[in-house]
Amino acid sequence: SINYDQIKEAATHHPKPQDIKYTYGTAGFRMRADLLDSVVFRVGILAALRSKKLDSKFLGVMVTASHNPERDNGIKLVDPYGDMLEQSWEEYATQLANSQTEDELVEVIKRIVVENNIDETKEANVVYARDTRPSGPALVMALEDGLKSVGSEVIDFGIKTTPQLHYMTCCLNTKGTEKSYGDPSELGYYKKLAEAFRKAVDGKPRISALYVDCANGVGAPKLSELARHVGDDILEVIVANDDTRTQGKLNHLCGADYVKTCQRLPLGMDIEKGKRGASLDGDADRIVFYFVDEDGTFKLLDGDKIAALAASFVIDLVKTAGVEGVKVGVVQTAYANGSATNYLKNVMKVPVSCVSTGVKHLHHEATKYDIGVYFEANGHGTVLFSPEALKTISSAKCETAEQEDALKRLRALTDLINQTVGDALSDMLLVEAILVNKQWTLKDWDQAYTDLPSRLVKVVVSDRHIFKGTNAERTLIEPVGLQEKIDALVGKYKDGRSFVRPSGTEDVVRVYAEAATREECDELAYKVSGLVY
Ligand code: NG1
Ligand code: ZN
Repeated sequence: SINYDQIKEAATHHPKPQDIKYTYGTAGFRMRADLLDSVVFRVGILAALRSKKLDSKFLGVMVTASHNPERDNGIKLVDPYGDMLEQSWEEYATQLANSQTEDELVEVIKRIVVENNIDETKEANVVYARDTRPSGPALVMALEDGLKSVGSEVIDFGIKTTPQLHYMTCCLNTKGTEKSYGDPSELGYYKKLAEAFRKAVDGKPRISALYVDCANGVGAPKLSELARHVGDDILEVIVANDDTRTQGKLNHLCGADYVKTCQRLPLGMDIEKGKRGASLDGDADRIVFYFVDEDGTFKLLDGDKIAALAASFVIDLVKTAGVEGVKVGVVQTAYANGSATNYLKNVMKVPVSCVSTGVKHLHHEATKYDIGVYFEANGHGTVLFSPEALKTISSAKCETAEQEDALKRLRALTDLINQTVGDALSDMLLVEAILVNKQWTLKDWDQAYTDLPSRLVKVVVSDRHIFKGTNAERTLIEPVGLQEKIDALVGKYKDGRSFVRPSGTEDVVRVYAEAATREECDELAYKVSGLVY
């Protein structure tokens, strides 16, 4: 049973700083690492409570701040099958983090126990991991203090990518069942991906080397390990920006977020014309691809391009394999480029849904399709196969060699693609497998459609919480009257589109704009920012 005196005593070692309001947002808690000790301690308590609530299933905890600067850190919870924490519990996380005194903290814990009918005598099981940030070890100690104050059993999974922690959590909870997701170990993860990749590209010649900017983060050692398991006879990966030791280098002028936002090559990756590049972010759950064209222009293949590539490949395989009942759909957010949406809807004629920012929204919507492809433009996403689709694909019979070949590759994809969360390493292999199958260059892939020029601007405001949106965040309902002004501006630009929303991970408001030309796009972004400021 829970020993509340023990929790109180432990909590005195992790006092909450005065005058800070914490919020569990789209990416859990994320901020300057030196403000997180008390938060991490309390998240440990919450993880243990949720495990008790869910019959002692393993809860996952990841300590990372992804693409944020090195001085930041963050923490988020992973539900037993690898999904993001259930939404109703986000509020508990926020309440725990904000209780000022030990007494208040215990009160909140007791309330959570009562409201959820938690059996205090149940065991708690938690598995946690962290990225390579220098603040990680101290935060993990605070996390352990929180977990142990509630008597939780813990597995320290060490330094891992965020998707590896999701994989591990799901494997631990499905072990020995018919839904077993794989061997619960880092080695199990590599072996599963490597074997699936080999099957997916079987019989096709290798393509040119891929240079991967690992943002000087956890993706570097993990990608090297994965590539070793795949073997360079079938995939040649050149790891760049792999310095995880020198302070200040993580995400600095490199990584997927930098490349997507600045639309330029990262530092430390002077790839020549025609060479193939990709960038991961700081916890290796995002990936974008790029190359430099003959005329020297930088060409980015972002999450939207990955979604289109993956959807078209999967649709072709489904058709050729003759499992036609299986329907494919794509999920995007408002940040998807207008050209991408148009291409999917009107050229490929695939159903497309648009949801609010945040992986939990995309993931949830994608489960409504037999095969749901979801990607944020920033390169975070995956392809989900419904249980029925998996059954159809695994039991399908084929008559021709062509059908059999397609079925074999489709089955390989179901193992290759991380079903728990967007995973840069798994997505990299997915893209490579498709390019190998098609024998395509990045330029071939890029031909499908041309992105409209777009601009993403951060605006610092005194209170971002006054901005309230609807319609998958594309329309503001508050402050009243602002949306009309935005619409009036947008109407003046050819192919103009713009929207404003408060960030869930930073204390800023984001303004997005696109238009037919770079100049018009920048002007629109600038003018809308002026309205917000
Ligand atoms: P916010 O800060 O809420 O815009 C950002 C990304 C999201 C998502 C989360 C989680 C953009 C515009 N926003 O959210 O897509 O990745 O971080 O990391 O890229
Ligand atoms: Zn990330």
